[in-house]
Amino acid sequence: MRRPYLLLVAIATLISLGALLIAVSSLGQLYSAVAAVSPLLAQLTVLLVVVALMGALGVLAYYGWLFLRPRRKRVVTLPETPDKVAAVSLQAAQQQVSQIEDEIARQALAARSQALAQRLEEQTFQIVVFGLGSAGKTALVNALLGEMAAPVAATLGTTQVAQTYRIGVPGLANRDQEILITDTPGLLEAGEFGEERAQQAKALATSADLLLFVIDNDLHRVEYEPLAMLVGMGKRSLLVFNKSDRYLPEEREQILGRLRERTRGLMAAEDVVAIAARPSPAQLADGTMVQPDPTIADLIERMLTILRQEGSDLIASNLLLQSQRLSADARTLITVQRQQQAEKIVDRYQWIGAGVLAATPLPVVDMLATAAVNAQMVVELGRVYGVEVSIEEAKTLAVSLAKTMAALSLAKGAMKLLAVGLQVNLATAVASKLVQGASAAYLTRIAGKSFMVYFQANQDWGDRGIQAVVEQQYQLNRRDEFVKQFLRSAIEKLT
Ligand SMILES: Nc1nc2c(ncn2[C@@H]2O[C@H](COP(=O)(O)OP(=O)(O)OP(=O)(O)O)[C@@H](O)[C@H]2O)c(=O)[nH]1
Ligand SMILES: [Mg+2]
Repeated sequence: MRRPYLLLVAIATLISLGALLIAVSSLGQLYSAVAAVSPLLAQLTVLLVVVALMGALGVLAYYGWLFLRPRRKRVVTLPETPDKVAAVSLQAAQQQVSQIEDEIARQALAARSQALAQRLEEQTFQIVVFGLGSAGKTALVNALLGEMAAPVAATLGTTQVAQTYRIGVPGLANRDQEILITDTPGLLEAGEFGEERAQQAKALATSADLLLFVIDNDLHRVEYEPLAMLVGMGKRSLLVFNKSDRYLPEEREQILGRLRERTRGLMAAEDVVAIAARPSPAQLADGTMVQPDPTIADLIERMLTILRQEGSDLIASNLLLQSQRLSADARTLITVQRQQQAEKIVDRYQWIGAGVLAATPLPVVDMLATAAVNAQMVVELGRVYGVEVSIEEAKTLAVSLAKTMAALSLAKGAMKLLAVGLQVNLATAVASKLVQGASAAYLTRIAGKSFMVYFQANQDWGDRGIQAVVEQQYQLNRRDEFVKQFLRSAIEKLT
């Protein structure tokens, strides 16, 4: 029990003991008074009073317990099953997508979120076949379709765009499971991950519930890296050693052993499987050529085991990953959008600042800094970043920024900078209304940019404080071309 409670209990005990003593003595008096009339009545009266007292005490004790009992910690209810977690995360992503103002960007992300919602709803399992060019991805997809569904004509050769096939696998997880198998364009040996086509393949690989990573020999470095990357980000993968018909049985086992060795720590040994998706044609004794059947039974068995054991979890965790990515993409767009809106506000206020200054009689250089930071601008910037800043808070923020700018002698620095830009000397510059106005505008800009950094970092000036932020913005805005351009607008607006 905590200390304040202990004290409370001690005081309560003392008071109750006192009250009990008083009650007993007055009860005694009451008894003798009534007993003078009738002893039976006296006994009854005392009994009644005692019962009433006990009842009152009981009620008191009950409320005391309600008040003093140890509070149970409030349990935050997390959605329990993986697909509920995915659903919640998808909802959050959708919420973010709806905040994007750019029509085209929003629609693109909305389409992605719709596709995810549909997968969540339908629970279709997506398998993506991935690997270097000519590893036999298309041959494998055809073989799988041939074995698992209706036969499909094998069209081999370079796959240009990804192709997705839909098949139903009967009797999985107490119902028919729909599976999507996607054939991807191959990664180029030389191009590694950089190519546009490879990017498309990589995006598809990322969206897979299960990845079939097809190779036709030992694992090359250009294959190992993407495989390690995809497995590293949690992608459930099988390493499929295709064209194993080109090797003698013992060679095949050797290669398989090497592959398992190479991928130890990355994936389980049974997730490395040898197949022949489209074995080389064989010549019969009479000279005719026949196309042997694919050898992919081991792979199908492994795939079905994974589907059965991990299928729904894989779908859920993949959807979770996808919606987190969607969120991240939406956030990036929102950041850009906010930046543009904030930029407009700063642009507007910098000339307001200059105008206000032009209306006041000759300011001292230090006053410039104070005049430049407009609290209303802070309020508006805050709003862009979803923060409601009161005008009072904004004033406090503005004052501390103005002080920092004064401490850094930014007003003087700005005037010098602009004087150089205008090719006049500092004395002329200080006296010139144009330079004063331009300096005010310039400092407003630095202030606004600093506040953008502050709001972007969730109202935090960062480890190195407000001064470092202001200094950095000053450095960023003093490039020659920028100053020239700025002066041009200043002359246009202020004269
Ligand atoms: N010997 C043998 N050859 C195979 C096997 N599987 C595929 N091939 C051959 O490998 C070549 C390439 O096969 P594809 O299926 O087109 O390869 P891919 O990975 O889809 O190639 P891209 O679409 O260009 O990336 C073809 O000539 C196939 O006949 C196999 O199991 N054994
Ligand atoms: Mg292909």
